[in-house]
Amino acid sequence: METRTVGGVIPVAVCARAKKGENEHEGEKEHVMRVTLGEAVVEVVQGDITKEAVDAIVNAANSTLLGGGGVDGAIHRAGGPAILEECRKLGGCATGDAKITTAGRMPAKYVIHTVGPVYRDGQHKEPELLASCHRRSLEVALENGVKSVAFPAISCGVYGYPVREAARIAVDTVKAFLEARAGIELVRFVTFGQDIFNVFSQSLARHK
Ligand code: AR6
Repeated sequence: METRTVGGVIPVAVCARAKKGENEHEGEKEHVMRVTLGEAVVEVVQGDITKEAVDAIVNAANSTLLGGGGVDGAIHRAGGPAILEECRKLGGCATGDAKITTAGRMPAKYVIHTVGPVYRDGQHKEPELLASCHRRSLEVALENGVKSVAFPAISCGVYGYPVREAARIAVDTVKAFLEARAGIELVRFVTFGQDIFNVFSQSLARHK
């Protein structure tokens, strides 16, 4: 493992991580930020969450649970129609809550569907609801024997949450959960793009 400055802002650990999928070739590297919190490892990586071989990936869904764009669209495309069939039986999901299905054709076993808040001005319970998404996803994970969970940057796309604030809430909520409850061994934030990777890495670095 080497240490170097990512984005010219803070030093983070950068490790080799074999990329899975079609473009796999030896020696390919991607950024990984890793911190041990209690008995669990928390990571930030850059990549496509649909390729993650963890027990459960979290979907940033909408309250219908019937699909959409962004990471939601990518998950339903990669997982296939079995996920939508299961979602139809769930009767939707409230903002801040989470529900589970299998993961269809993806390498993960489960998808935990959560609904992030649409960001308005920060004065409409957005922070509480975003924290609840992370907490409820981890509760549902534990109820289903899930030990490794990958989160996208919930609400940071179409729902417009300021990324720095969302990253702080995501990391702090996961940390508090891992301190309070045993059973989860790995939480991985899977970010799309260097900018969001840098912000989540900086947020996690506060807990090193
Ligand atoms: N892997 C990891 N991250 C991804 C991927 C991927 N394959 N694809 C996109 N992202 P968004 P939201 C990132 O808009 O803001 C949907 O239509 C993306 O770059 O997917 O919670 C739902 O149905 C961004 O950083 O979710 C809802 O209607 C982050 O995932 C609505 O969008 C979240 O962006 C939810 O909006």
